[in-house]
Amino acid sequence: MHGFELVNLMNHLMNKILVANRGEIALRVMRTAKKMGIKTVAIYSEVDRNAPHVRYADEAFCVGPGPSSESYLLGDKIIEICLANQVDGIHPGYGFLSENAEFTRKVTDKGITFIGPSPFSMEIMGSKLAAKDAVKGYDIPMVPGIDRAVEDPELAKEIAKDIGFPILIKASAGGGGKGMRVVEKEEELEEQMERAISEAISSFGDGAVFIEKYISSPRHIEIQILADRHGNTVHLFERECSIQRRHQKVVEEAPSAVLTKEVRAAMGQAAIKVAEAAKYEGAGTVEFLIDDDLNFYFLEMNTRLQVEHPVTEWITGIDLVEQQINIARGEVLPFKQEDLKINGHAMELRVYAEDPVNNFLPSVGKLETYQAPVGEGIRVDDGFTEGMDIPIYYDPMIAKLVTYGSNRSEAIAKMVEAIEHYEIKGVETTLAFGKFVMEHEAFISGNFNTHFVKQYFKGEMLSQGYEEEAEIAAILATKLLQGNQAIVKPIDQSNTNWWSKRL
Ligand code: MV4
Repeated sequence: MHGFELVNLMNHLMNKILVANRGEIALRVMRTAKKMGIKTVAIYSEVDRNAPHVRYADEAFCVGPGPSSESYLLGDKIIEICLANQVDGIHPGYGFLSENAEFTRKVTDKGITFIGPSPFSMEIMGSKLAAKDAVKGYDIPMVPGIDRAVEDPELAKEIAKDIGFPILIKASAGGGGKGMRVVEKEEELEEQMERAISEAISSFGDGAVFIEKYISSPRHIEIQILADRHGNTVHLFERECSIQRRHQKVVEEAPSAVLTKEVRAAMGQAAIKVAEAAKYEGAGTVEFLIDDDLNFYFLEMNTRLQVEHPVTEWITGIDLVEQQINIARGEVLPFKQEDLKINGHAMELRVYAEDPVNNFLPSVGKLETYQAPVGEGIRVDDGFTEGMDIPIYYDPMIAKLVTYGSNRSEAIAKMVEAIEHYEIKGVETTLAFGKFVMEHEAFISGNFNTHFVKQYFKGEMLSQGYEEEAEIAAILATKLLQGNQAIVKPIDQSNTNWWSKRL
């Protein structure tokens, strides 16, 4: 401990917290605050007037009309509410202002505690190139590539030939796959680079792009870390988030089905070093890709509490929001790395108001029926109740369905059971898609990567009658196989496994 500055010896006052968010995460943060005896303040937009997070809070203030830019993103207005109502700290949740360094700076300047990292850490990790630069010299494995922006296509070609095709062009300010371009051969590079740059400018106002070796079938593994103000940093193991669709995660779990003890420990140590390189404080997540041989590569760090944090909470028994608040208060982490252990297995399904039969089209409307499952091994984090409209203005996530078991197959079985007991009418949801994943042979065996959804899933697989058709087709195929091996051609890979489990 190095507590020479007075500020470090004095714990910040934290009697009242404003949650600058909505929906399930606002509720989830307030629950822990209440548990800790801290008063809660909600903000809301006009369309969220009757939302559960507003009712749950001790006080609530309307910040404007539906669109985020006129409500949840109005940082100055939110700070004014804090100053006028003796708010000690702001919890930003995820999305909205949670990774906005300028907002964080303003909050701190007004003497309000921001429950999250410093603007300094946020700015470093908000730029992939700055992040690469910061971790240089810390012995963190990174994808082969360059660590500065390229503009000249001829130079880019030289670099790409050095690295070897296929390569990936990435936007430094990028997120969610925007500004990312795979390039298979030299002739395509110039055009793809121009596209990546213009997409980066229009999406982020920053045209800086760089080049990496393309890892063609990676798994997405991220490490949760916690760091206090006194130089203590620990990791809370990994979450695997490879089941995603167009960069939107749908299923997450902890631990990963494939990591060995050794790789887990090495990734944990690398994540801690990344956090230390950024002088990180609070809860954060370090993202890695792993390849078929379990080589891991640092990608980026997310400087917020993540949507999928409950799976980590369940396997470690640690309330991450409680830790965030205590760290922001200036407390010392109450555990050391060797105190932390993985206990069992947790699975999360994001229940979106989207129609998986129709290309995951948003399906907003009224929740005519809404009954979440309850029971041992089931946690539902939601922000809606029966009869509510799902607003068009925000992310269409209705709930996170989280299940737990003493091992992975128990967690999967519990998820299937919970999905079957979830009743939602009035909007289409990703529940049936979740069941498809849980029952898929590749998912069950752990033999999957980030291409799972496009490799195995077609919307028709969930429409009525398809299961019967598939079964008949499977029986026919078996008969053909028995009768004449030669007639049977290999079936399209996207269907094979799905059929075979029904044989
Ligand atoms: C990659 C990659 C392959 N090779 N980098 C996608 C979003 C951003 N966080 C990083 N991403 C990727 N970076 C190299 N060098 C593949 C992806 C990627 C991906 C990563 C994690 C989860 C899902 C993904 C889906 C497509 C591409």
